[in-house]
Amino acid sequence: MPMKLFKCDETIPEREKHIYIKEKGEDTTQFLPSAHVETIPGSLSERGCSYCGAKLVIGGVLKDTIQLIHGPVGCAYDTWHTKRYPSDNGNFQLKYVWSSDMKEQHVVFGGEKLLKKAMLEAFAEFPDIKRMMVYTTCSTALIGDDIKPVVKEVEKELGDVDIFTVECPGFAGVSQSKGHHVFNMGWMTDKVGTYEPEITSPYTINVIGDYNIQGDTFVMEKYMEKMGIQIIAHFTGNGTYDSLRGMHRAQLNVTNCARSAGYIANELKKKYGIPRIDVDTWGFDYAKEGLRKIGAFFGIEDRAEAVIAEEVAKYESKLAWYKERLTDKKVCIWTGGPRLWHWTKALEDDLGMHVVAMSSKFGHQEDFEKVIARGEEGTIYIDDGNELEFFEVLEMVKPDLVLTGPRVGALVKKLHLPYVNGHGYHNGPYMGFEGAVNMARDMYNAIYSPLMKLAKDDIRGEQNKTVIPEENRKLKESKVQQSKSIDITSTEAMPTAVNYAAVESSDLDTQPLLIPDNQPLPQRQQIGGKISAFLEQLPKYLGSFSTEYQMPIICFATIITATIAVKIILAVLDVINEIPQLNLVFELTGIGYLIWFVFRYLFKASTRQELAAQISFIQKEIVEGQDS
Ligand code: CFM
Repeated sequence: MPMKLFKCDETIPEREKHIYIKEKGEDTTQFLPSAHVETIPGSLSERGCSYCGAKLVIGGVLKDTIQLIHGPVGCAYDTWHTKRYPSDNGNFQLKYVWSSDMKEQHVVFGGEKLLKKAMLEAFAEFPDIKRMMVYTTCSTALIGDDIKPVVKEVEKELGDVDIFTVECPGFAGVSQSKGHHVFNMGWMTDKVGTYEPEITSPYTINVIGDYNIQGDTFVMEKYMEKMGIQIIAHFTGNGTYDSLRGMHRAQLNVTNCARSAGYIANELKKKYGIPRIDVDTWGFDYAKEGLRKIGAFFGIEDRAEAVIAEEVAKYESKLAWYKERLTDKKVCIWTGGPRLWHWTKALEDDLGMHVVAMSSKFGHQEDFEKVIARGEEGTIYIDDGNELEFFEVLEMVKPDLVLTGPRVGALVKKLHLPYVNGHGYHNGPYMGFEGAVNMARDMYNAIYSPLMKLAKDDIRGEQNKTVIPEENRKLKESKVQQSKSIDITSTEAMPTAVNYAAVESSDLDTQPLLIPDNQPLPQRQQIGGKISAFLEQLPKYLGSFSTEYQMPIICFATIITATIAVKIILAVLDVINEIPQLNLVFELTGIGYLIWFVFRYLFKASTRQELAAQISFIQKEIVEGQDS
């Protein structure tokens, strides 16, 4: 039976339907794990919400659009600049997010007025930006705020703005996948066809389902430019609002992430008859295949071949260097869904690795069909995996590397397993030929990092937690072993690779705290060392002395200053007393002031009250001043 119930799932046996192990001779017509269904209560799901699928994955990527989230501020904050999609205009989309900042009283009395105010404020703050997306969230959807009329009002009032409404609250579907769907369909019905792009090439395409993770889009754009192909719209990596309104003018839709954006490609075909081809843009062989498909569509195969030849010449030997070191390494891929089928065969064919377990957060059954068809026998496929299953599967497959997000990555690192960010990447782009090399480099760096070995050693001593000679010995031993296992110098050093062997042999030697010298030093050197250490520490000692004795120092200084001041005043008075007639002038001044004071403050009841108020104010100032 290929379906597997993990030990950790004994109390939720329904999980068996979601975990599949591919066996010899089976195909996906016989078994498929259950996918794209509600998470079973009790399972610690890693999924995101529907709103997040619309905002964080698709809409938030646009580089010229105000993203206004109608809801409590957390919905905006948690989907803001946690994904690494740069742009060529200074990363406007990563810097800002807007929220209507719903509070309890708006939940009770409605938040539409608040939304309008927030929209007007946002446009006023950024007068050059004329495009906006407004999203509903769980709280504003539950109270029934009707945001479309508010959007119409603002558009009418301001005249020159265009706003897209995304009504996809978090609870709308079983995962973020619902958000992709709502965004795609909404954009198609509301915005596609409302803008006419300028056509500059006889070959035009839309690139669909690529979000410029760490520059992926820039790689794709470079290839298309070399082939003389105009990208009308990039849905949505480095994209602009208006370019996406002109998607109906492309001759071909090139779809990369079919899961998040296959919907709009299908709709464009239905409504405008634009054909769709699907490509895998990660991996060497897939990149070649993708470019050939696009070239063949337009009859410009020679241009595709020219780009392939140029890129292969540049990157093939680098990939080969990593392949030698990554062959037979076991990998787990735990991401959203599509990257499972994009990557499994690419890692196996390009680098000789084995993908031994995969988990998809929100993939549909068609994603599992693709990945199981492409995956190896014996591989474990999990739908909507939970944290305990991750622990159990790691025990089962003992991988050399896990490709996953930072959240699960933190868990993986605590188990001292190498991890590479499979969502936002470590040092991308990962797309295309250069991307394949970058990805291989990051995997190599993770697997061969000496940190992993050091992390396994507990360097605390038995009696105290400082480094003791026994630990030093262990460290030195492990250092020698690492030097043996990573012989990076035997081959041409990769220009982009972090040379860990070099770091390890030079830096560790110069770290006195890690490797102290236990041999006694000659006495003169010891004394010299102590003096120089004292001088080095002197500024620090002085700093800590003044911090520790701050109050007594202040008191002492105050007493000295006050004594000196009294002495000076007395001396001045002595001198003044000796000047004839000056006494009389002072006495007359005093009497004059007394008369003025009595008339100003004591004569009438109202001025007496004023005086009392002033006195109590001064008292309060003094008391509160002492409190703070
Ligand atoms: Fe498509 Fe994506 Fe992915 Fe995705 Fe995502 Fe993503 Fe992903 Mo993270 S659009 S489905 S919703 S390829 S954010 S850029 S990496 S889970 S597998």
